[in-house]
Amino acid sequence: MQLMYCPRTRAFTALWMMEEVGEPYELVRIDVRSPDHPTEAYKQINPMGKVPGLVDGGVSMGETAAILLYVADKFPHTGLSPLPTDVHRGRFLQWLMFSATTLEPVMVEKLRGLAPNTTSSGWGDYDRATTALQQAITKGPWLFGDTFTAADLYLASTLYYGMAFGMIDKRPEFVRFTQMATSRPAYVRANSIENQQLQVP
Ligand SMILES: N[C@@H](CCC(=O)N[C@@H](CS)C(=O)NCC(=O)O)C(=O)O
Repeated sequence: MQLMYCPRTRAFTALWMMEEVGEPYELVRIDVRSPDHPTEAYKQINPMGKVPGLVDGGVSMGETAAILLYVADKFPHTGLSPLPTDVHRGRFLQWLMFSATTLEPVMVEKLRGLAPNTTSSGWGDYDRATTALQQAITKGPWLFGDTFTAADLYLASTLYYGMAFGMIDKRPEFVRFTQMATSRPAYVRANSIENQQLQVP
């Protein structure tokens, strides 16, 4: 597997996932800040030309949620995605998609001071989205009790940078959840890889 990656971007979430999975992968640097980006060659991997991207043999794809699900399902022994026969599978998919479909749009609305329209916008609004998430993680420790999944990873990653950049309130539940997630050895390894990559020109 090759992870198309650039430091200080959303590709960090996929990097963290690769470290959770623990299977061999190659990190391929894509400089999204270069004037030549995105190249036509890169758009063959991710048609949006964004990072992250993933190449696995003849498969290539973009979108963090899709990459996380693909990798988790490819390595079921990791337990990072409940199996399709598992009673938690549906709820897992719902929360796995939540960062991309709901949290990110409400964070952008909040950051830009845009007026929400909770019924006509697919993402509802900030209060509705954050209340739903807060309730889901309150019992804990993870969404599905003691089992950490790719949905916890993606939500924790989004909450972490959302709180860091003032787009999400630092509610105690969000702080607890992200502190627990970022204490995981795979997160610590990913963070160290990211720091090394930042030294590479
Ligand atoms: N919906 C995408 C968003 C990815 C994204 O926006 N990546 C940014 C970096 S944080 C990017 O590649 N920007 C460069 C560009 O748009 O060309 C995902 O979740 O994977």
